[in-house]
Amino acid sequence: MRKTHVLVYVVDSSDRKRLPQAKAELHRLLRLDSQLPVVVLGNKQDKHNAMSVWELHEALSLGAVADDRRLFLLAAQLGSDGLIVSRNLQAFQELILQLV
Ligand SMILES: Nc1nc2c(ncn2[C@@H]2O[C@H](COP(=O)(O)OP(=O)(O)OP(=O)(O)O)[C@@H](O)[C@H]2O)c(=O)[nH]1
Ligand SMILES: [Mg+2]
Repeated sequence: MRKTHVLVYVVDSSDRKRLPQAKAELHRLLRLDSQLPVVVLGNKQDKHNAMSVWELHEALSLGAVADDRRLFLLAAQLGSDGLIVSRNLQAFQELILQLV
């Protein structure tokens, strides 16, 4: 991850069974670089069993991430056309650009 500017980590919010695995992998990646900004996308929010942003925060232990790391947790879902549905897709793009 030497030339990485930002980590965008996409989680399936509806796959509760594998959340512990997703959490372990995220924290493994975070240990590789203490400065790397991270954007966690809780995808598949349209599914009836999807975890909320708060549940994801808990399940991924984001409270344990160091205070000085730039960390964002956003809800996301794909539209039927395969594009990310966001009330403010432009704001997301600007966030990513500000982090790099
Ligand atoms: N409903 C919904 N489907 C999505 C969303 N984002 C991606 N998908 C669909 O999810 C599928 C891929 O999901 P994955 O979790 O990678 O695949 P999977 O079939 O669950 O397989 P494994 O997780 O590897 O066991 C594709 O068909 C995508 O179109 C979303 O926000 N909402
Ligand atoms: Mg899956």
